[in-house]
Amino acid sequence: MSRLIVISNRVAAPKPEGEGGAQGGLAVALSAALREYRGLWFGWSGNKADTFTGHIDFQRHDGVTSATIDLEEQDVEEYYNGYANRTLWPLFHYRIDLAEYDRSFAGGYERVNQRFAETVQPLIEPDDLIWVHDYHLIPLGRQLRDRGVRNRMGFFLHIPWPPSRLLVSLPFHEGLVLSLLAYDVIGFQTEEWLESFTNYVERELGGHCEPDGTIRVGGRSVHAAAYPIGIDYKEFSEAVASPGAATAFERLKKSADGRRTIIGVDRLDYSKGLEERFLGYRRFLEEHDECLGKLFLLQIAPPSRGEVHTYEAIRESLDELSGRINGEFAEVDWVPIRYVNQGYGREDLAGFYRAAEIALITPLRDGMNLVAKEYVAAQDPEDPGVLILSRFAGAALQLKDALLVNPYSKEDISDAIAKALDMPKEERIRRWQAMNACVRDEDVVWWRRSFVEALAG
Ligand code: GDG
Repeated sequence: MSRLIVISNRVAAPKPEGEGGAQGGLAVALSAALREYRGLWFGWSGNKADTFTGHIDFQRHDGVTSATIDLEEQDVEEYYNGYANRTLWPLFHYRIDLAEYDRSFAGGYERVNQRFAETVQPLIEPDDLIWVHDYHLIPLGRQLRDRGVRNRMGFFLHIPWPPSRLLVSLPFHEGLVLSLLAYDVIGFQTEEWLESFTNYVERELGGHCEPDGTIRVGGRSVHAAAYPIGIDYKEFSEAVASPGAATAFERLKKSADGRRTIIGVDRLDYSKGLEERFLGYRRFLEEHDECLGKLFLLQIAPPSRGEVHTYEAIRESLDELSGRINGEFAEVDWVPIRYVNQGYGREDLAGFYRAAEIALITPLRDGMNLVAKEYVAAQDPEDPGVLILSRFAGAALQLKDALLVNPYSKEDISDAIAKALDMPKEERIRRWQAMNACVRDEDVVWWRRSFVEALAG
């Protein structure tokens, strides 16, 4: 069997229970997938060095070998905080209003991708399969090819691919997309993002996309397809059944004191639609005064990317909005929103999901959204909760039995909460069974196998 070399911006070993944090969907999914392979996971350590040396730090943790490098301050500023998180992230989430186009960001992005290429290249053996992840590293494949790497290489994009009319607002968009064609396989979360990509290839590059996923541009032919990522169902079910989850379940139930719980769990990110969610929930409170005091929204939102200004701004506006809604509706013995800016361990999360009668997951745009799948996996089959899910999350294409909402519409969110609260048990069970079958069968193992099979060719 070939070795697998996974390359992503950050390498994250699974955190021990109790050390919660916004680990991110990518880390959660990949550490599980990598355990089965001989091979390694290469990326940035998260640390800064005065000067880039190319020194690789090897570690073995929980069955996964990781190889990490440190980056310079300027690299982190331009490549990570800059091009990745202030240019590509907003643009790919349809927020051209927030996307910043700055040549120093683009230069830093190229430079760090080259640093990745020159450092990882000596570790690559002829039969290795190379699997590059996410928007931080789009040009890496091209740079490895330029250095003579002939291995099979695949790229998976965890976030949406934007419509062509938005993507063309990016300076040098063509070069970025052409560099993707250095890979042999390009994977997207959903057919929708794939469709936007093929549309760009045909409109802007004059390429041709065949129904079997073959994309031809100039003399180059690559395979592009949708591979929806799943959760590690087995691992998560064990977390749900753990004593830690039982304690967390009891803790939440006890503090709920007979009130119904609506839960949201998201990295603090503008793409997750938290403000719109709070406003939708506020509308519900306004329209249903019979429910005041009888339910609450538990929003867990660990901060992320704190060095980027827009993230500071969203944090401030959520502090303000949750405070305002609480001030407006709270009673001496009840607050409508429990807004928590900290992360929890996975077992805690599993217990909280199970204790919540409703999950309110309303991103404005999301590549997939693993929280929605985790919520489903955590439910009691005899008495499951209701998932309210944004139609703009990739997961909505699979979880069709959720209550799908338009996250921009306060009325839609409010109506869905009302419907979820009144939903008869038989309907809850029927919807949950259909969703759970999908979450269980199309899990992270299925995702990884489908992708690696295509990559192996
Ligand atoms: C990107 C794409 C795509 C969250 N808070 C805590 C915690 N988490 C975990 C969740 C879940 C993961 O982080 C978040 O995954 P999502 O998929 O919801 O979102 P992103 O971080 O934006 O991930 C996304 C994903 O990549 C995978 O391809 O689905 O569309 O944006 O697993 O449980 N985990 C712990 N404590 C927390 O407080 N332990």
